[in-house]
Amino acid sequence: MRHLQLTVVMGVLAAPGVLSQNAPAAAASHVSGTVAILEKHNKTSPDIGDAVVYLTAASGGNESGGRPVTMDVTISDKKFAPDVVVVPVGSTVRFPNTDPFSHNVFSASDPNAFDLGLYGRGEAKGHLFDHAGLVYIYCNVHSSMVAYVQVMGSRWFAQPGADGSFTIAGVPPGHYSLHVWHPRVAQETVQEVDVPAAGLTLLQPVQLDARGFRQQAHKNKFGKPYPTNAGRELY
Ligand SMILES: [Cu+2]
Repeated sequence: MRHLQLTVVMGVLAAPGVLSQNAPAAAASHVSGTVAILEKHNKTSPDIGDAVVYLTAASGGNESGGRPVTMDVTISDKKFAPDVVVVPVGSTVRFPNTDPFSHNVFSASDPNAFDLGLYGRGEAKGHLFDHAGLVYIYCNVHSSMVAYVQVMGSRWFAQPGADGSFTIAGVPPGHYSLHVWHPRVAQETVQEVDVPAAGLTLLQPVQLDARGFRQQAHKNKFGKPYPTNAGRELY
């Protein structure tokens, strides 16, 4: 008991960056805001929730990744669901196939490239992502299948709700780069932010521009174009 009391006292007095991982909540604040996407013809964005918002410590130093997780991206009707996931470095993403035919999930995104080979209904192969970065996930059979795994070296990340609002909790006060990425925007936006002890609420939406978006063709796992019957396969 004596030891526990000591820890609490130190948590109150210690400088934020010095706090151990045992008590991050004691000195952590939050970053909140809204993501908005400019669309052609001012249409409403159907998929703001696919955005990924994350912080990197501008000073380097005390940044560390979150606890690895295992999560599923289900393949159904030749689609990945969800088609965007964000996970800490060291996490495993499994790709269960619920279609009555085979898929071949792969990625050519170095250094997270992998190839799960062909597998059929009821099987769930996965991959452990041990490098930070954006990973494009494809199927070698069906060129239209696309998913994105955002592998985070930082533990401060979130995805917005359908209305674009987000909150990243557990952020020690300090100076950060705030990154906002979305699959339909070529370049993520980055802005510098100072997070005070009371937390930071961004007054202006972080605005992304998807007006120029066009789905890019990609190569199959052999680095070749898909056969011209892609999309018209029997399955
Ligand atoms: Cu497929």
